[in-house]
Amino acid sequence: MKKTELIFVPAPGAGHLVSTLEFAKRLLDQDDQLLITLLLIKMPASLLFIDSYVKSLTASQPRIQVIDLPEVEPPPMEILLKSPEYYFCEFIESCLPHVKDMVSKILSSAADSTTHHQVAGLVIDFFCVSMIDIANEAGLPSFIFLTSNAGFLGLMMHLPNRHQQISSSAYKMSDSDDELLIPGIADPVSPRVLPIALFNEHGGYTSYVKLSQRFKDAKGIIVNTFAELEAYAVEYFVGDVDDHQTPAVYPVGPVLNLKSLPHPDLDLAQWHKTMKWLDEQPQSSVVFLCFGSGSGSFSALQVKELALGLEQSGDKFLWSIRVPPSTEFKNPEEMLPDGFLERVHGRGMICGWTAQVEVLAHKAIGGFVSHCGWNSILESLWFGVPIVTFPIYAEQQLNAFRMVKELGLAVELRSDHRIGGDPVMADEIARAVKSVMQSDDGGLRKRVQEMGDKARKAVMNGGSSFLSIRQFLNDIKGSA
Ligand code: UPG
Repeated sequence: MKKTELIFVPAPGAGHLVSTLEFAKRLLDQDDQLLITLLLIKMPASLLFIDSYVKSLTASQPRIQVIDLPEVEPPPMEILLKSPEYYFCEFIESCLPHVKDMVSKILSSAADSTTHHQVAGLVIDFFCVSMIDIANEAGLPSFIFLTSNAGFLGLMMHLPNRHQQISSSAYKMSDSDDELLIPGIADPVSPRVLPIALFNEHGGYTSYVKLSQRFKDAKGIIVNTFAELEAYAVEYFVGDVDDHQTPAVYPVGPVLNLKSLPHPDLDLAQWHKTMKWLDEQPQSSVVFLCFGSGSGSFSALQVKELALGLEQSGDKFLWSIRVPPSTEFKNPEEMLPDGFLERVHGRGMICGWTAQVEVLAHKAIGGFVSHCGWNSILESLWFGVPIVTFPIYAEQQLNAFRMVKELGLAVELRSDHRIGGDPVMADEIARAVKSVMQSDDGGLRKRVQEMGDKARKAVMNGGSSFLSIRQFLNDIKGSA
């Protein structure tokens, strides 16, 4: 039988790369005639992680071929200071010539190959949608792999219309009374929970709009979600409530890596100590705090309030603290209030980068204070651990809002907290932690555990996401 090849271009960064590569593995599991070529964009900030992660993955996957794209000069720092999203989009743009070059080499080698396999398309991260032009020129279909959820897809479908019809300028916080109706999101959305980039007039808003304008040009959008979790949004997009305005949508998740990642920042000695301590704790007695794969983003004041909140709650905790770059602090301990570690001795631990999935899988973990990155949400649901929402950047506010309001699967600490915004105070933190650890009002834990069971069923043979992957495979073969 003729082999089919897909070219993957993930975005460089743990929150994007891991689920994209895990999806590639799922495709290979479901189709033994498929080959995958990975074009790897290297970004200085995540170089070590990407190298070690990709090596560990491909060692066991002979059907994944990895091609390192030549490194490019990062955009000037002043762009990063204006808007991280703008910076990231500019960086991806500068990689386009290399991607184009490599795609044409892959196509000619596929044509010459004695196996004579066919290239069936490009699977690109949503930050890489400008590569749709490269695919078009090569006569290939493009598929977006959306590392976030179907509600976020709704926002990306909403933006071009709003930009064209209502206003071509960035959102304003003062618009907060005008709630937005976003396709695929059940409740009206306050602008307060939109991604911060949408309020940024120095490149952030424009970059987001440019990305969103390309979504309709993809042949399909693969979303790391499952029909049972985002029932409303999936019905909207897959059930064609939107009347085919959106390309084919494939909910294929949760696509998770359930083994710990080989991360260069993981301190093994500390990790063994942490696991030993967790092993000694009663079931569901420890609240875990972890805020994504980025470097630390909390101010010293916020770290202090978090510490005091944990102290007030009286609960056991494991807290992953990462020191923000370019601060005067050399280690997390320096950011904590005086005497804090002595006062919480025996009931609290702090650590740096940790193997989050393994922590969430531990029976001692009973709650998770999270920044609401989508991978973290899916991981906590998978292990039945209820979340306390503490969003920081990207689309995390929207995720937090929907987890509380639409899905009823989280306790709200804040849905509108942002990096650089007012700090969340200790008593609010203590209250939210106690609510998830001590009271479980309204059967939240049970609902979260039931959703975890549904997640496992969705990816099993015959489950909704398994079938969606099969559909995707049939569709690419149909168009190859
Ligand atoms: N992780 C660890 N150990 C740590 C910290 C993180 O293993 O100490 C892992 C975690 O298990 C997860 C990933 O790193 O798999 C983090 O992913 P996510 O929770 O999605 O957060 P970000 O890294 O912040 O991800 C970015 C965006 C987020 C978005 C996501 C997917 O910030 O808002 O939802 O990408 O698009």
